[in-house]
Amino acid sequence: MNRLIIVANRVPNPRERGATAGGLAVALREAIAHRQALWFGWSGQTAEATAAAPAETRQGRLTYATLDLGEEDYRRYYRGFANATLWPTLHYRLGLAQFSREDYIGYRKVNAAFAAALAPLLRPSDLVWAHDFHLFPLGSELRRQGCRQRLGFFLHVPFPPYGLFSALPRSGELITDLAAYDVIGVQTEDDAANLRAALIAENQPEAATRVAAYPIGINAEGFTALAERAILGQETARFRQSLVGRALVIGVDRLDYTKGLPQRFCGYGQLLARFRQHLSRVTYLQVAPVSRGDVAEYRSLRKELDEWVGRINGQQAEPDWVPLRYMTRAVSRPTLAGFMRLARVGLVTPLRDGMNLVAKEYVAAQDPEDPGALVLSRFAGAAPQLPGALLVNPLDPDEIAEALDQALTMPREERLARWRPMAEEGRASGARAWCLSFIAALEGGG
Ligand code: GDG
Repeated sequence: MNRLIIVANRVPNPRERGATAGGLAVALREAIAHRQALWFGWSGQTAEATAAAPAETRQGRLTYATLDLGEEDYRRYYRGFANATLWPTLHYRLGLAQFSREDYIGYRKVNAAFAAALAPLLRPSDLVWAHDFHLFPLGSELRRQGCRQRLGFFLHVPFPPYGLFSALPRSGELITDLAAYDVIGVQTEDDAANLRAALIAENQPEAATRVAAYPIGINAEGFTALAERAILGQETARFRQSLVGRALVIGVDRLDYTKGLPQRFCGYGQLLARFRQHLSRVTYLQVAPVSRGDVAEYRSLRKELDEWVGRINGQQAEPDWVPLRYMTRAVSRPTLAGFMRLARVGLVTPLRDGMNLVAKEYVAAQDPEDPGALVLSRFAGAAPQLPGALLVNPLDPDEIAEALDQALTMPREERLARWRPMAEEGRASGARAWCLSFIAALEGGG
């Protein structure tokens, strides 16, 4: 079996296991459990200059190799081009994208540094799998280093129509870079069609034939088991008590402008204003751990959300009822699973999302005898796979309010009929299947 090389901007902490590790780390670890693997990327630490050779840690068959990034490289590559240019552009938010030639050069420089540090570690039969928008040029930089291995790339976020992407300066170079990869994976058929069109427009018709959709999944059985255990635990019991019989609506998102939180809060406010029967009968918990807090757009989003929470609670609260509970701290994964199982409604309304794993986690967490209802953005990559959800346009707070009312009043039979096929689909197309299908394609077998 060929060794698998995973390259990602961030490498998980080897000491972080199971419950605390992110979904992707867990999924990949399971899929590679039976093979030799090397996980390569940024350590998450900065130093005076980007390291030339990685620090390595072995854990059984898995080796972690990480590089510290120089301060300037971190600012240009990570905070600049990846987070302030590519992230908004790929999420169709050109108006938020900043472009600086220096950031772009820094981005390419870090990709070249990754390739130079990785190339000497590679064996001829290795399979290399690069993850996400931080690494568009990595494949071509590895080729420049003389690497002949099979190279795969998976984009976790959406790929927009070419007309939009091509507004980004140097976009032609980024698309051409992708042609260096043997397998080019995206989340949905729409993303695949957009990326193929972009490759064709940039004179890479052959590379366009190597693009395919590999929708990512979660470890559904694992998450169900986590939720089953957590619902019996003290933390969920305390939370349940605090609800005093009120229906729970839950939202869980990194605090990011792609997740549609202001429109969602407004939609919940509309529910309370227009459907008065829910007053004092529903509680909405939004968990939104702060991410990228050093970027201006994220700070202003936080301020806007603080105002929404104040407005809704100020207008609607009763002495014994807070309609919207809002946390910007992360909670543990088991706690999250227990809270999701407790919730009558999962509210997931990103303006754009590559996939959205929270929607899949909500489905997996439900009690099969009495599942809740899912309100989901039509612009989440997960939407085509979750036909039992109430699909909404996340830009329309009234539509969100109407879907919330429908979800909160939905009879159990309808909830069951909508939930069952989604739960089955979630188990069938899990994280492991996703990894294995991509690896099979990388091996040349699919
Ligand atoms: C990118 C793409 C694509 C959230 N808050 C807490 C917490 N989470 C966990 C969730 C879920 C994960 O983080 C978020 O995953 P998403 O898929 O929803 O979104 P992104 O972070 O934007 O991920 C996305 C994904 O990559 C995979 O390809 O689906 O479209 O943008 O697992 O549960 N976990 C804990 N505490 C929290 O407070 N423990």
